[in-house]
Amino acid sequence: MTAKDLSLALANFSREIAALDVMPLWERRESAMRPGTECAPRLWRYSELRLKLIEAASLISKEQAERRVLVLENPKLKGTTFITNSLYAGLQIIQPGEVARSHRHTPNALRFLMEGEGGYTDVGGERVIMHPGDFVVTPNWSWHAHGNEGSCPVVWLDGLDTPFTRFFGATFRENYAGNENAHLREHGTALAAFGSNLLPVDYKQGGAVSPVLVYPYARTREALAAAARNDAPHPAHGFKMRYANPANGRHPFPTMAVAMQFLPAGFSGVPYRSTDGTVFAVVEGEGEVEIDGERFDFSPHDIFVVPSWCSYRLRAKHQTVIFSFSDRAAQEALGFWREQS
Ligand code: 1HN
Repeated sequence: MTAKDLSLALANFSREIAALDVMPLWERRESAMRPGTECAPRLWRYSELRLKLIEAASLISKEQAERRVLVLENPKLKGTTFITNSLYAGLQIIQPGEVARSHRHTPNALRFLMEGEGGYTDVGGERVIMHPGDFVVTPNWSWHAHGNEGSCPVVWLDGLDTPFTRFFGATFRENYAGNENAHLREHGTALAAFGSNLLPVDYKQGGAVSPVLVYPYARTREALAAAARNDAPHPAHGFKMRYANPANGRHPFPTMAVAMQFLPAGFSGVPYRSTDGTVFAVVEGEGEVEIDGERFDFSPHDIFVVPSWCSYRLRAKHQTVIFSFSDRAAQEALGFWREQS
């Protein structure tokens, strides 16, 4: 066969096998065997979203919405609700006196409290009162309802691993049918037990999710401040600590790693990348993040996403604290996680 005949035969072959629902591996996209994803870096300004959340609260009732949430959807993942291929993020508002009824689902959820006092979430029969900067755990398949007993709007960031259950075809959800406030344990029970370097003597490692339910900001802030007074900053991260499951030292969720970092005033980080796509929420301070060469200024409560394997660097104008979550827990468990500095 001449080269021309061969190429015609090959084209013919490709057409024929397409009808059999098979494709030749040698024609796959080159990008398929490289790190990174199609996701775009993006920063969402809290000042803009906050106004839209307040507006949403006047346009759609709690009953209609069940959860009044504006989803931070990656511009490259339109129609999915996802912020990266493996994570979901949304901002939820709850107005004074409102209750968001109880339900449960197979995805895990975290809440990160942005603003407001008086908000609570009832998780698996225990009330957790949320203060700004607190990180709250909703283990998968636990009943959860939210409320606001304060006098101002309460807003938090929801982080979920819904893309995982979607991927595996394992998304289940149901509404709670019974009395919402039955069997409520005293507020603070989980933190008192699991947040004091103690475990119940017969504690059996149950689920893979942290039993502590809440990581109060005051404690996290103090841990970071103490590190900053005594240790040297990491060249890329400043002072960064990950939240630990107190029962096993691992991540709070089998899928999601969660962290808080402190950048001293004037901090200028070196470029860094890793395979975990990460969602950041600014808590205090001001600065700039450069993601794959694109610069974004940030202020308190702004949220930005650094997709997998995008190089980024952080700069802080003033003392800055940033919360973050990523899919690193799942990647580590599966042996996929990589980083480069
Ligand atoms: C959910 O249950 C909540 O309970 C918030 O507040 C956001 C996004 C996707 C699926 C379930 C909540 C959610 C969610």
